[in-house]
Amino acid sequence: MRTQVGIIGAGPAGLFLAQLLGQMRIDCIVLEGRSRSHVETRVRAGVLERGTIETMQALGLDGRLKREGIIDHGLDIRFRGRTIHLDLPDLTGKSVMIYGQQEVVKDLIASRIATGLPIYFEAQVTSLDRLYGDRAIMRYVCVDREHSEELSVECDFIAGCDGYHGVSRSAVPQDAARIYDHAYDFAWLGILARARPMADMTYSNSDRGFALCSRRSMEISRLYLQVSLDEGPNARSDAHFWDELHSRMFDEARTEIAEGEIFQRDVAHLRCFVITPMQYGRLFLAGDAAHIVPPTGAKGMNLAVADARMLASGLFEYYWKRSRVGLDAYSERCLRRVWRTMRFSARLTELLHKLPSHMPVERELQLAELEYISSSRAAQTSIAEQYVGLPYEDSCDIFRDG
Ligand code: RFL
Ligand code: PHB
Repeated sequence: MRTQVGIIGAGPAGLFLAQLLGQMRIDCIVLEGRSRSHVETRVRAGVLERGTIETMQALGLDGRLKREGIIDHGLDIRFRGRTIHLDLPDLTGKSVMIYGQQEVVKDLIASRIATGLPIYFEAQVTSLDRLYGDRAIMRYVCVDREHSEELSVECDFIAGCDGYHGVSRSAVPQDAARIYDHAYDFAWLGILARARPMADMTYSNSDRGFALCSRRSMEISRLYLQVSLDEGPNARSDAHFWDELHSRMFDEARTEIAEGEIFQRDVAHLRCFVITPMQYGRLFLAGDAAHIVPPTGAKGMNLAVADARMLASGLFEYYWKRSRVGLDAYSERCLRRVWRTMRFSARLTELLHKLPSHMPVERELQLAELEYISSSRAAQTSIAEQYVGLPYEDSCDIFRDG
């Protein structure tokens, strides 16, 4: 097989890129290692920032989003039993939307399949070759066949959109990249429950640790507790989960948080990770393959979309304007947003969690910072404008010219 752009991975980065390239009449093939049902049901992100919503609109993929997504105008931060309410439209003129990542993925896959453009599931990329040759090669196997031989695709460029555990990053030699990596010494236990959610997204900093109340619909709550690194998803009983959540949310009277059947549990470890540059020869890394931000602030998927837009913009210039400028600047341009977003997510993580390494003085400083935020519109605006999303730096004619 032969294509212009080989895309590894059908997560948000790979699927948005494929959709954008389709609009620009640039050929691409998507290879996804897992089954379609697996990628469509994986529970991950839930908050779409303004730019992600606009990207879906521009691609004509916002039909279900408009019907089923929840517009979120507010963000609450609790501490010492008080609530700081950030009114997003008042502070920024914008809002965000709640719509599960798996719903975004379903919409993108359905559209790709409806257009008849190539996307292969259970096609696991095993290695990349000739990244500095005149054509790059993606080698893959079909995982549903017992003794399948290795197949290959010849590409002008490869987009490594295969997440943190993918293969593309390891194709970059160690001496060609710099890696920044910090793992936090706590985790998030996330659950889905059939329970009426709180009215606003609510983050809480309590003496017992961090908690977060989010939602997926008017009937489904998405709830998180900070837990120790060694806690498994099923370690605590449902009753213990609810007790802890009420307590960390300062809802001891149990009047605010509705309980319900818990039907999904997962544990996520938090890290800050960046590989720079995000390109090596004909390979371009996008999304979690290139960077991981801690989930506080809900930025990972949104960053993946920003990378996809930047890469599509560079490829558009390459194929339709005969310019390599956008491709050559891809890493530098993406990393500006990545580091600013990392800073926001890391600061919010440090502000809201109880760190095992905290000295008493650090805890007091954390509370003093929250007191300051509660009394300063400037500080609230700063958080709100980062939460709704930074403006994009890619070429804004990307949709019209394609
Ligand atoms: P993905 O989604 O991991 O997709 C990568 C795809 O590549 C496939 N793959 C391969 N395919 C072929 N051959 C191989 N060798 C392959 N190796 C891997 C995988 O099967 C997979 O389908 O990466 P992508 O596209 O970069 O998207 C990143 C986002 O998924 C991630 O950043 C977010 O989920 C992070 N995140 C959040 N982001 C937000 O923007 N808003 C949120 O509210 C939010 N909440 C979260 C989150 C992540 C969380 N966890 C699980 C850490 C909440 C949590 C708890
Ligand atoms: C979610 O709804 O899953 C969510 C919300 C806010 C975050 C992280 C995750 O900061």
